[in-house]
Amino acid sequence: MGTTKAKLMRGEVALGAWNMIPHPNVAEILAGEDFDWICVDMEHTAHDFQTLENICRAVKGSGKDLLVRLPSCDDVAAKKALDCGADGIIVPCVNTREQAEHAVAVAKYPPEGIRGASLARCTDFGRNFSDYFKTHNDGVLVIVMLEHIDSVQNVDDILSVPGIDATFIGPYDLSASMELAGQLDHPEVLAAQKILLDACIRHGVPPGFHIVPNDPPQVARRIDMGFRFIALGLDTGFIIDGCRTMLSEVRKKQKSKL
Ligand code: 3PY
Ligand code: MG
Repeated sequence: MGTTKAKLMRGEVALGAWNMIPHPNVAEILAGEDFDWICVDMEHTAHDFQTLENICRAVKGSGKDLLVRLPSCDDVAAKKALDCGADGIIVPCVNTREQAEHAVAVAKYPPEGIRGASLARCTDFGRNFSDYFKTHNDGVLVIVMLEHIDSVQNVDDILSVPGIDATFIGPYDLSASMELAGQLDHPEVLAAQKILLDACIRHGVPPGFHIVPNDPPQVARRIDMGFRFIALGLDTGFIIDGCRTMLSEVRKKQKSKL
């Protein structure tokens, strides 16, 4: 079992990095920092499975859990991501009990699920097939995204599905589904998030949140509220903020010399 699952089971915070740039070097750089998990986002990027397999190689040995946000709740995408070597899946837009059941099923081998068995990279090309098969269902991480107003209405049904290791609120989609796109601090959006958070605590499922901007005070606040599975920013955002921090200092000094 990886660090992330163990931390979540103990009620601890698991911090992750978000990889949007489809190159193994970026994931390798992130894996060299003090994150518990790295997520390769295959929903909103140009990541393909060839790149994903190379990313799995790049972070191997780092001790970080490699998660994949699937393009959708799809058995084929889940199978390919796990076969490449991912440690778990983040499933977008889970709005009903049936979708939550499907999200768990696509991640697990029979009899608990429907994942197909093969001698893919995850099994060391067959050399580790029986051990991998035996331990996979307990070890794999299944994270469902609550990011639509329908999931707020159905949250008790969703969270009563066994096998969900954590939830993950997507604040942008949640706000968009409420016709308040991008208004992340709108009182109605915050109220919807609170319903989701309270339900997770009630059901004993670790609540998660994607804190998209580089905002350490917000991270501290969210942890105090009870969130445990937390993504910190985006790799693209780290580049933008790094550029701006560097340039604003340098430009200020340049201007002061004029
Ligand atoms: C959202 O905010 O909708 C997300 O999916 C963040 O990952
Ligand atoms: Mg989303």
